[in-house]
Amino acid sequence: MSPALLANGNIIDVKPASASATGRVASVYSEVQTSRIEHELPLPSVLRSSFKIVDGPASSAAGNPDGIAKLFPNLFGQPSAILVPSESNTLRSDQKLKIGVVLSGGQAPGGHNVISGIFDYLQERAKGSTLYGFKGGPAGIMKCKYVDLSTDYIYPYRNQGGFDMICSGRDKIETPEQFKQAEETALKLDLDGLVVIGGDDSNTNACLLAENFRGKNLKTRVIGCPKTIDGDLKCKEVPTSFGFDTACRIYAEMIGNVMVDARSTGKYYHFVRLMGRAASHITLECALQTHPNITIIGEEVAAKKLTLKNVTDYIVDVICKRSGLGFNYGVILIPEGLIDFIPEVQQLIAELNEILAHDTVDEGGLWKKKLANQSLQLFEFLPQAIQEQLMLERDPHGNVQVAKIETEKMLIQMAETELEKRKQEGSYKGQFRGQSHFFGYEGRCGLPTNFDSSYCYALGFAAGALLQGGKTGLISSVGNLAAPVEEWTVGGTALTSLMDVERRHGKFKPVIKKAMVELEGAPFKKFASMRDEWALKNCYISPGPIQFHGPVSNAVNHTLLLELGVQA
Ligand code: FBP
Repeated sequence: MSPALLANGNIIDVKPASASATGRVASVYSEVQTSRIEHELPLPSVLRSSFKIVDGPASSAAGNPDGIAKLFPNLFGQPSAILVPSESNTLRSDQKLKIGVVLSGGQAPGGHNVISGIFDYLQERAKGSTLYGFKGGPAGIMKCKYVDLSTDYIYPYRNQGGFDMICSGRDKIETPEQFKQAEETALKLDLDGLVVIGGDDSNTNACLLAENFRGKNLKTRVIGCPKTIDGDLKCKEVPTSFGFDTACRIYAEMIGNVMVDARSTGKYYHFVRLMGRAASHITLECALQTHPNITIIGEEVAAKKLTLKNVTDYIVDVICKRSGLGFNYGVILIPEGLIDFIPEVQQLIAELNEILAHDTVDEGGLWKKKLANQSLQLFEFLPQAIQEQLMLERDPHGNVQVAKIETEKMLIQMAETELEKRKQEGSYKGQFRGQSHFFGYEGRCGLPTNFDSSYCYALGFAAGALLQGGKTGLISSVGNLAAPVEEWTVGGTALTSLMDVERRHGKFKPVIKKAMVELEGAPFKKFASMRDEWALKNCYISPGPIQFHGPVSNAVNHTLLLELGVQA
């Protein structure tokens, strides 16, 4: 077994001195897992030698700059930063830092590598530093529950999926008491810095913490890291969130498999709902990788103000045309967040959110009187299972838990009813059998692709460098991702520059503006130019499992390449 990972041109010894006392035991790993621990991670060249941190111009906000300036008086307007090679290192290497790290929100492949990256950076550039891993997400910060991360502790998690090294959670640090608890932890551990690895909500939280610490003159600085399989935390400086690449590849493999199943049996329509709470990036990427017969993109549904009936009719029209060609089978991709994109359902959800935030929902159904007429009609029209799923408790950030709403089953039911009607009218003579699938949790903890492994490791190094450079309120940013890793750029982007103001839990709150699928963007345009052909001809592609070696092992997803203008 190789004893080392290459970084900064030096050998970093990642092997434990003794067997790991943590949850994972590398000695029982499969051959693939073991080979992944050995996988040597390349680093951007700027991280391999001396560098300095250079500030960019002053920043603004993604929306409502006046509101964001008021909410972040200490951070608003601060510049982004970039690492550039320099003759000598301008950061003090004799400084022993105390850094905390937390995983926040849903799992995404590569999280362990961000932690390994921070750890290795400190080992290499600030010897004698300490890295604390807060356990179970932000609650670990508030309760001061942590583990001292060591070479031994981290070893079995290198290049492995999951978040189980320190686990995650969806708690939010938002009340004055919770901020106080976070402050107490920062003071107790004498923290120089904290890295929050999370999605849009968690990075909003990171920014609030940074603002609060700075406002209180605490030395603890806070750096965010862009994590989410959903792919909706991105901007020019942060081209993608980690985990998206791996999750899409896992789903695309499974979609490719059900495509072959559909073609083989000739009798099933596989309705596949794909994770992605709000944006439809995962669905779009999987469509580009596999060429399904029908793909619904939530953002398009919203832009065209389609109703549930319109979406059903679109699906049924394709099913009827395909039946006329002799194909009574097919594959349909549906984004998890679809329901939230349909304007009439959006209105219903907004009304339900207000009711759930302020009223008690009585069993007799009197609460329904608070719904507007149109929303009440829609609610009564939905299958009971969907009604119940819409009423489920919101997540701690006030979001409907769309992962629990079985839109694929609802669409099968609606398609069946419409096809039956068309059969009666004589316009459809085929057979329809729907199979429902939800590909969600399966994709969140897989072994990270080579891309996610390297990207996360670089994000971790960047976070370490920014903290050592005294930066706060930035999100670790690694760019030029279409180029070989050596040419990637490394820096940090002002978190306030990603912020807007939104209504949550009935109140106006700062949030990082989600990056939705852009209908004028290259990925959607490419899909739109091909979908009619995919609908009627069977152009299915089976990408197969993730490759760690060989010609396609370093391939980057279509969305990223198209957005970077590299792929046509
Ligand atoms: P993050 O935004 O925290 O990365 O989570 C994304 C996600 O995986 C969504 O795709 C999904 O809707 C949600 O988490 C599921 O949440 P939970 O893990 O709480 O069931």
